[in-house]
Amino acid sequence: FMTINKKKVEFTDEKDVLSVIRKAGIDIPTFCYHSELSTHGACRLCVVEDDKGKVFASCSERPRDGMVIFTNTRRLQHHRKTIIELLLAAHNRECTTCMPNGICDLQVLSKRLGVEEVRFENYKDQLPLDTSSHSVVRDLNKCILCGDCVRMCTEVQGVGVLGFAQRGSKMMITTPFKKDLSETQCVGCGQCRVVCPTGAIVIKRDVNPVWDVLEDSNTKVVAQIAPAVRVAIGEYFGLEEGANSLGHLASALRFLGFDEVYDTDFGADLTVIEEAAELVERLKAGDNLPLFTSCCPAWVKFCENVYPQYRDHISTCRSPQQMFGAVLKEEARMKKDEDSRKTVVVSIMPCTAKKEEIHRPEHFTDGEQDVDFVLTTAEIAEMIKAAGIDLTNLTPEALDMPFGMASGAGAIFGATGGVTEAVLRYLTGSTKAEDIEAIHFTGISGREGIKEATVNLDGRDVRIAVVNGLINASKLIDDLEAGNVNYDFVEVMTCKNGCVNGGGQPAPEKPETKFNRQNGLYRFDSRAQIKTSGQNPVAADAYEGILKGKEHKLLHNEKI
Ligand code: HC0
Ligand code: SF4
Repeated sequence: FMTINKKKVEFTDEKDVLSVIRKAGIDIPTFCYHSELSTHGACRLCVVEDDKGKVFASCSERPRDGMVIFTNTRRLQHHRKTIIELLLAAHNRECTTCMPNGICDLQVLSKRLGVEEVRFENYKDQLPLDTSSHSVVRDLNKCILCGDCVRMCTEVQGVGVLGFAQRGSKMMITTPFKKDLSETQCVGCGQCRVVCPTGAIVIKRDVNPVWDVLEDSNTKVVAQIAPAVRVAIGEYFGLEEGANSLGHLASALRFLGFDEVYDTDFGADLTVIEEAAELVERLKAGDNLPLFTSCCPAWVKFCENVYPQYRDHISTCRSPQQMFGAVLKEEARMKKDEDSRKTVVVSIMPCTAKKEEIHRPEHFTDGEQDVDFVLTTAEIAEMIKAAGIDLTNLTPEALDMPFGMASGAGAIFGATGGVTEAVLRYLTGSTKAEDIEAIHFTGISGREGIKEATVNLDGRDVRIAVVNGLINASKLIDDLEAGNVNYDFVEVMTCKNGCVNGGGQPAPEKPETKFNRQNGLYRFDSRAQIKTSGQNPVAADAYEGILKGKEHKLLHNEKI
């Protein structure tokens, strides 16, 4: 037991006093504490006072039996207010035009802690923004040095392009040799943005050019919605985590002026069919095994940067977004006599790295970019709100046909293990519920960063690994190099738990949020009429029609 504000509170295995306080229902403010990152102890907002008057940071103190603490004495209130004031003094306070206006932790805490004035002068010079990346924009004038981005980039992603430099009042977070982000090994995952408590790292917005094309009567604007968006966008509108909002979103997009609305799950079905064929071929030939998945662009970039010797192991398949983009543009080319408007493809994605993927020339078809814009979940929510649409009050609408048809296997792509599960469903060929369930329980689903399974396909044991969180990809490749492990197929998703936790999603309220979204995708799959990609009749038709003779050109990487 410990005593918090004169109340007895039981604790069990909590690693720090802060966790015990929060478990007891008191929301102590913090900037630099994330239960999934290492403890930094820099922001000092979580200070508490003990019965002897000692003040200490609760995030870096282990709970002890008999401890007596107070969390909100006048002294602590004064202390926290002063910290906020000092941060505000060194901060660009253009809140009204700042992207996280309204959800910025610094802004929210200033209000909550009753900060009425800033008694200190701003002593910092204004620094230029780094807009070089397609994925995120960095604004050091809004950085409060909590270090969350540094620890995320290093501890979870193993990329390590952000770090502290200089000391005292000159301290800043920077890249190696202060290079622009686009010139570093940044993979564009946007996870630094997810943990940034202010506007110091924000999503690179593509909202304005999309408004322009929506208004242009000479363009036909077609949307594709990624799997993970449907189970997260509702959080911006007060829906419960994991609730399926696909029908609501389709309706909202039509209100915004989109001409056709489709599901990236259709592209995922094509990916399953192509990637499964590639796996079978490589298994036969014994070439370039393990086959690494190619649908996560941040992983592809990471592999190219750090493990170029494995580049040929990555599947030649384009990602579902790119396959679908190529199909939509091909359809526009084939029907240009019927509709002279220019087709613009807009992807609605949970991911900031997808913004960069569309610019990679090897994904172009005949030199033309297939997907024109990527809007993250955050950006499309912004547009829906700007238009005065209340997502929750809309009547859910169906997607357009024919490409609005997809299997449940396509939807689970958005959760770690989902791509593998979808490929195995297709390769085993069974549509029986018990067989589909058995695949789920082979070991490919679950919360671990590296999962393993062995599955028998046509008499051959196929060794599989599923990885989420890039640092785990490094661990796996190091083990491969050392000869400790051996696989035939490896799925890698950059973000922990997969796209549901992508860099363009709402910042998760709590660690469970990503699991709630993941469960939402599996509920979506359980209600889907079609369970495997091979059963998708529109995909089958496409192979006989629009894709015939052009399978490689439209669905694979040009370079290879
Ligand atoms: Fe994903 Fe995808 S599943 S990467 O996480 O493969 O972003 O949601 O759209 O392309 O389908 C993201 C999500 C996609 C793609 C699909 C894959
Ligand atoms: Fe690191 Fe990802 Fe942020 Fe780039 S986008 S700095 S890789 S966390």
